[in-house]
Amino acid sequence: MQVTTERLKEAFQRMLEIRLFEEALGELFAKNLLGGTSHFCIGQEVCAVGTVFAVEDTDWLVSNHRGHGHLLARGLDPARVMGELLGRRNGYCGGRGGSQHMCAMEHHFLGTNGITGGGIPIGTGAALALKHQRRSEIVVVFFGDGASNQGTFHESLNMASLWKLPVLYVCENNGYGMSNPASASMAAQTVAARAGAYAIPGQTCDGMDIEAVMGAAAEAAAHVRAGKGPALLELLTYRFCGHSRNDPRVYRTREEEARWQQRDGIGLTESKLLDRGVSPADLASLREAAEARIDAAVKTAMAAPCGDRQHALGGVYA
Ligand SMILES: Cc1ncc(C[n+]2csc(CCOP(=O)(O)OP(=O)(O)O)c2C)c(N)n1
Ligand SMILES: [Mg+2]
Repeated sequence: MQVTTERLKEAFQRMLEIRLFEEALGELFAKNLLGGTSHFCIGQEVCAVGTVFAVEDTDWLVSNHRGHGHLLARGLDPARVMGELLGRRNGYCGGRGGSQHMCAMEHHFLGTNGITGGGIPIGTGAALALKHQRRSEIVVVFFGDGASNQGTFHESLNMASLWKLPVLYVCENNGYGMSNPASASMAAQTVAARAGAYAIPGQTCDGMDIEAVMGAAAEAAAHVRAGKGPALLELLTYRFCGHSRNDPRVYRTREEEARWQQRDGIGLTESKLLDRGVSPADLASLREAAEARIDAAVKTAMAAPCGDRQHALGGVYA
């Protein structure tokens, strides 16, 4: 698939915004301005942006615990995503959900999810609903390599294939489930190979190459949209940070991290843009625009009011 230079520039800026957003979030944690933990997707931005840019804005997204990139790739307002993380009323769920329980139906975003593999049946069920309603949208479900060891993955793929549901399964294979290397937990060589057991086409793709991801995702989405049933895309990537905050990363070497960082998808996209004749000044202005957007988002979120007790109980139905 030929990605236009304009589209590549948009993708570059969006990926930068995701990285800057999470770096800003890290600073807020360091200043003790929010509690709990968070799972950063720094290093994996290509997966979110490449996939989401390859499908329609009306297609439905289902995310996992590492979802900030998916939310921002879809075009949600970073001030409202940050507000949600900070428990502010301007957040997409009024500050009640936080990082792992954030949804935005108006953006066709069916939620982040803290349960490993929990989003896979949710997305499969949404696809069943779309099929019943004879609608043209598809569902994209993001999950990790670790989640592909869960029963939810296998049961969902089996059913989705049997019923030819309009769902694209996107596995961000970052090589680890917490501290557990994929090689120690997966009997199959690749997650894509597992799709074959359910008669679903599976493809493995370089998750650091934005053009490769956009191309593969567009092809897989076209298969799904044509009514041929589900498809699975495995994106090989790496999380540059620990699994969550306070992870000393004793289960992997600094050399391994450095090797992957040399193939940082944002840097590779910058090189592609330079090769296409985009000037360093143009790239600098994209970077400045991203910085300004995230700075403003953090300020807006910090200034937004928190919910009170009555607000916290809103939306409780049982
Ligand atoms: C059902 C369930 N089991 C275990 C956990 C603890 N847990 C949180 S994230 C995670 C690893 C997920 O690995 P992967 O799917 O590869 O995603 P990644 O964190 O690498 O993005 C685990 C085991 C959980 N949240 N839910
Ligand atoms: Mg993983």
